[in-house]
Amino acid sequence: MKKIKILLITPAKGLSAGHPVKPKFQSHPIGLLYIAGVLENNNCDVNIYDAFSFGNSLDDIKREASDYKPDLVGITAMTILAKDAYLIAKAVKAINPATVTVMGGPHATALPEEALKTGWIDIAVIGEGEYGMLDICNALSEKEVDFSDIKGIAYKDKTTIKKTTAREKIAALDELPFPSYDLLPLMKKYNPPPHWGKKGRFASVITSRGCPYGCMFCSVTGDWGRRYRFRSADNVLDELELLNKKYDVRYISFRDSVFTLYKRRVKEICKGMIERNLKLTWNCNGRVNEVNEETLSWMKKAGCKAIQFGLESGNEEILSRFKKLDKAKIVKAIEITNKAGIESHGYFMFGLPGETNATMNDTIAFAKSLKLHSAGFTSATPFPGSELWDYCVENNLILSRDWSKYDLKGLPPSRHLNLTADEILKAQKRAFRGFYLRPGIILNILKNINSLNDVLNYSFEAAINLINTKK
Ligand code: B12
Ligand code: SF4
Repeated sequence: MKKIKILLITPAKGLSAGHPVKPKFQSHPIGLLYIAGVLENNNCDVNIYDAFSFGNSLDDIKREASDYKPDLVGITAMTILAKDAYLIAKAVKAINPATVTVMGGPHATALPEEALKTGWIDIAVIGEGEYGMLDICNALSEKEVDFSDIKGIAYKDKTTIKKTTAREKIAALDELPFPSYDLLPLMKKYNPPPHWGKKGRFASVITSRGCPYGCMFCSVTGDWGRRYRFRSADNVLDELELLNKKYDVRYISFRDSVFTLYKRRVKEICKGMIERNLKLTWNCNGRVNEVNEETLSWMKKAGCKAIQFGLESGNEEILSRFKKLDKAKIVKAIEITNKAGIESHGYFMFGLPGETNATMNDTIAFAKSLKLHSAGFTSATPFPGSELWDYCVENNLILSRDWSKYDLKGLPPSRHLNLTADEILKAQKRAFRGFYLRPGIILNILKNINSLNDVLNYSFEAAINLINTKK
């Protein structure tokens, strides 16, 4: 059997606009690292090029593809990176038209046909990619290549696009090998957000898949399913220990959509971190109705520094309709999180269906009333794969399919029935100004500054925010 050579790529943001951007902090390409782990265990030759984290240009990527000479190039993309992913596939095909190009991730999962219609992508993998990629590689190593039996993909069969039956979700996540961190030659250069302290020694970890909530604006349920599947505490702890011992990792970002969902497991993970003396500082995403005092106290003891909460709105009707939450639950969760000594960060969005200027003002007032360490205010964005996308398509509200505009900032790419884009943007600016230009918040930021580098980063952010809010 032929040994297949695979190059997995994350596109840099801004690549298609000719200005690749290097983010201020790095985020490990966990999805590709999992796929690589499975492929490596099955006799494949794998390489990862994380252009997203380091802002590499198209020329850098072309050079990598020319030197490595892969049989297959796999590209990951969330919607905002779709255009950049297509450009990479085009470049790969220009170097060698025989290279098979595969795209996966949230965008290809939602719109596989779009990817194939570009003419540069041969196969789109829908949903989880580990075993789909393995099946594709196995098919390529045969004399007669046939993709028709591979579940969960869309592919081109001469001139037609074929979509195969859905693949079952991976039930036993513990069976997956750990992400192939060894494939990141720059592992030590992955930096946590600046205010976390020293540079490097940081890793992103995911311990579960799926979310039972299915909020209208979110594509996670579409990508991963409603069933919450999770790794055992021991399996997670073994990975943390490996990161700690082998890579000297001290900072962890748990990327689970709702890390706190299964509280008994969270407690076991926290106890294990303490027993194994891992001395990690970490953050995670939570949901306000999925935290309690006991769990928070274990989290604090185990080194949890911050929890990010999706709060979305300060208007009861919007909260209940889109998030199945109420303000009292939010107030309580922030209070007990702060009491436990953990920072709470809240994210809000403007422009959900039914929103008015009055409901947006409710959100601003509510955000200010909460004792949050920081807050983010974005425009509701219809990501393909979410119910909000379906609603916007059905009601003819999509204004742009230029995916680079799906960044939750700037002009919303969809039309709102009650509000103008300008009203939504102005509300965001009022929110930023109202929330941040308060002495308590400024003090919090100053308390977190540890180095000259941080001061420069914060000054830069502050300048950008001021420029944005002055308009
Ligand atoms: C970590 C994360 C980030 C990281 C970076 C992501 C990265 N390097 O992978 C950071 C913090 C930078 C980030 C930023 C943003 N993110 Co984000 N992020 C996530 C998060 C929480 C986890 C991603 C992850 O690691 N998952 C675990 C791995 C195992 O899954 P995976 O990456 O999806 O990969 C699997 C499959 O998708 C598939 N697959 C993926 N790629 C490929 C490639 C091939 C070839 C194949 C075959 C298969 C395949 O196989 C993998 C293994 O099963 C997800 C939510 C979630 N739970 O997934 C949101 C998510 C991906 N982010 C989202 C968004 C919207 C954003 C932002 C636009 C906005 C924001 N503020 O969050 C920014 C944009 C950044 C930018 N400037 O360009 C949305 C994407 C929606 C969409 N349809 O595009 C998600 C789904 C969150 C949500 N609630 O809707 N994000
Ligand atoms: S927003 Fe959070 S809670 Fe809601 S579906 Fe997405 S991941 Fe689940």
